[in-house]
Amino acid sequence: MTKKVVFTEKENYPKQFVSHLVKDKFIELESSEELRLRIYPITDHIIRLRYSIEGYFMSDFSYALDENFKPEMPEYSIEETTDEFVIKTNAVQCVVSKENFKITFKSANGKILSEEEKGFHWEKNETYGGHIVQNSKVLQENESFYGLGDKPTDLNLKKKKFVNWGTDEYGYHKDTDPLYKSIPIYYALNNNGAYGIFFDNTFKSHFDFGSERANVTSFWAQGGEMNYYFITGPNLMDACKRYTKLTGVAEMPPMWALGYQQCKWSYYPEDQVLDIANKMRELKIPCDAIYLDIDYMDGFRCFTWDKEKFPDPKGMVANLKSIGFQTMVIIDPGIKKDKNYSIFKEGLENDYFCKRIDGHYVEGKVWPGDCYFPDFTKPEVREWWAGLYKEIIEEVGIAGVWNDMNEPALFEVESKTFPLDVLHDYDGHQTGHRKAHNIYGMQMARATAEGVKKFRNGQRTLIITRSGYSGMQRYSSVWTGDNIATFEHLWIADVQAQRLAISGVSFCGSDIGGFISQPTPELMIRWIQLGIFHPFCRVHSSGDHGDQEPWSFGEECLNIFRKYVELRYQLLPYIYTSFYQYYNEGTPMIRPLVFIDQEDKQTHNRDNEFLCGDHILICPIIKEKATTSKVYLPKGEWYHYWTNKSYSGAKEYDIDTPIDQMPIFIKVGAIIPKYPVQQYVGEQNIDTITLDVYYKDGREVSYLYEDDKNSFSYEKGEFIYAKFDFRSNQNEVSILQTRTGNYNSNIKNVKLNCIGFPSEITTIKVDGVDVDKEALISSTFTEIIINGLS
Ligand code: MIG
Repeated sequence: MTKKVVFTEKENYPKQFVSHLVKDKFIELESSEELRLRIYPITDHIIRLRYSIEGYFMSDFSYALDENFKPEMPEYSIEETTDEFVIKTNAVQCVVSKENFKITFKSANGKILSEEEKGFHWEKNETYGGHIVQNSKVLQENESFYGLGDKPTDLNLKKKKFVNWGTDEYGYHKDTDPLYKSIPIYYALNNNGAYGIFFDNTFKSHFDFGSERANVTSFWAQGGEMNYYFITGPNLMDACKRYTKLTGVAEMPPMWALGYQQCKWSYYPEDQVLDIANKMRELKIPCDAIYLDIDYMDGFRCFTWDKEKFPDPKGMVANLKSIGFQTMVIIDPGIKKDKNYSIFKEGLENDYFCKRIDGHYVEGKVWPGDCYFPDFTKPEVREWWAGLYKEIIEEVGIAGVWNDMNEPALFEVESKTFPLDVLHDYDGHQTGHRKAHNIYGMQMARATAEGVKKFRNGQRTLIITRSGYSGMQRYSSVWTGDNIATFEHLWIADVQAQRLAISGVSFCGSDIGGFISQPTPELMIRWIQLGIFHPFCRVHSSGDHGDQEPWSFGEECLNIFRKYVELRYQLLPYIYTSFYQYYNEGTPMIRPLVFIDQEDKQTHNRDNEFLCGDHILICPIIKEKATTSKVYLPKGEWYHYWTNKSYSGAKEYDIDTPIDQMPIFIKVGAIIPKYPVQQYVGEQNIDTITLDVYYKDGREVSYLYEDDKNSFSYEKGEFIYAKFDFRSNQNEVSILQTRTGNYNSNIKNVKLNCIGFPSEITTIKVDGVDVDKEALISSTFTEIIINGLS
């Protein structure tokens, strides 16, 4: 007779406080039943909480945290009253009730940001041991919620619930959950401010924002510790930057990785790849990279070539390079079970493949047939995997790598992934798949990034991953997986990119045009109009439903497509600058309206428009046959990019949206740097950059970042970060420039393009000298005065 395992129905709660202890990094509170709570003041704005139910803590190891993040060990005070224990930094108070350990977080001035409902509680896990660790908080008045990575749903997560468990979801839809990525950070905004909660627990985790119970927000995980970071704002944007700094940012990408990219499953043989590339040049569609999907391999064996389709990979890559194309290849985690395949043999001999609890290998079907899977959570395995890239990078000249199927995805099993009894090294903290599942893909991308970088001879690379966990952004860019060619998915792409960006992963994009099924010309146009404002900009399709190259949809589509890709190339210095701001300050490259102006309630539920970088507002057209669209402009003044007409914000407008116009608005006072159109990054030796100067009655600051676009010398200070300070005083406009860094830029001149000025430009003075209106101005100017009085 088998007995059914029943989870205990009883929830357990902390008991009465008994004592406390102050250690180097934390304050530990003990309850009457062995429970311990460690409170770590990490910075003034970040407090970490960890609970141990039975008196001992698990080893303190996290894949999410950036090793470059140094806790500030801020000054803090401890106050004990009869009922409470209060830990105060300069920015936040953590109040613990002595009766039941319930926590209230308050701002420095004592306003409640978050208070607990049941607080920390747990259930025993009879099947696996350990506990289901849970936390529930009171849903505050007027509270809205944001974050959680790639969830394909409304930007505000209120009244919804979610699961984090990386899943291969071919053809997902609105509200499909979970998808490929697991990013357990959410932000809340209420009457008293904004904060973030980063629940750093890699087990299957759950979040509920008033769905099961209207007044309760809760999060829980199937194992591990209740371990989370409370991150105060007071703005959403600040909380987001702090989370991003905690879990890390991407390195600067090579500038070509911000160019347009063309992909399909699959381009082959070699001649077709070259034809596509040549046609881009012939039709003058700027493009920097072309992709090889799984069919380039010999029977889907990673790191091999199908000799018939690709007889001379090195020659092909060189040919592509000669016309300005970088070649990218896909690499999956499944290693074909084939005794004659050297990589399989090496993996076997060195014990690199994942095993199940009884010692058998985990075997799963993917493209190559039966496969074994490297345990990327083991340092030695990552090093081996990194080394495998030597030939394709160093010899063949591949520029970057695309990691797919790394949830890990398996065919033909209901769970779509490994059985839960698979063991993982977890960097020396041996564990099972329940804990390692969500970080498997990220560790694969990490090994890939380390390998590719090693063989690039000092040049930067581009890595893309489908799956990942918080912190993945340190190793890789991401795309949003197998979407569909529908207008609904265009909206999904829009919200996913915004959500990923605020979840630390700015370098993201969707399969432009849709992976599954074929877009109409109209959809293709609307999608590229949005796609050029996503940091990762690639057309990809499954290839089952017809072609998806820019010329596959007729002349009108081609021309509009070209126009937008050209705009992307003109804006590269702007986009590159916003990448630098992400790299340097953790600022998301694309920003939902509520992250720009949370005081304006209109922004709390808007998810269509977003800001790209500091100054460009994008309003994607996500409805079919829309000849006009409702656009909400946040407060301030804005210029319509296509007409230069000005609009006042904090207001909704009906904007005309003929097929060749997606509404784009530029913030007044902005100085937008533009390149001339190139067919690929580096095609021209650009010595002059245009500055579009948008008049404002007042002051505004803009930036321009430059470096050599390809090496790591920027890490040693070889860059220029220019700040342009725009001020106007009636007719007179001044632009002051201050430059930091030391890079000997190729850009010697700037050319001004003045927009929206109240009167004709009559005089321009550069560093005290009158110049002609059309004159090129030295890029190192310190002061430009336009229409000065004297
Ligand atoms: O089972 O490599 O999401 O972008 O083209 C499908 C083939 C495997 C899924 C990826 C998609 C890619 C495809 N891959």
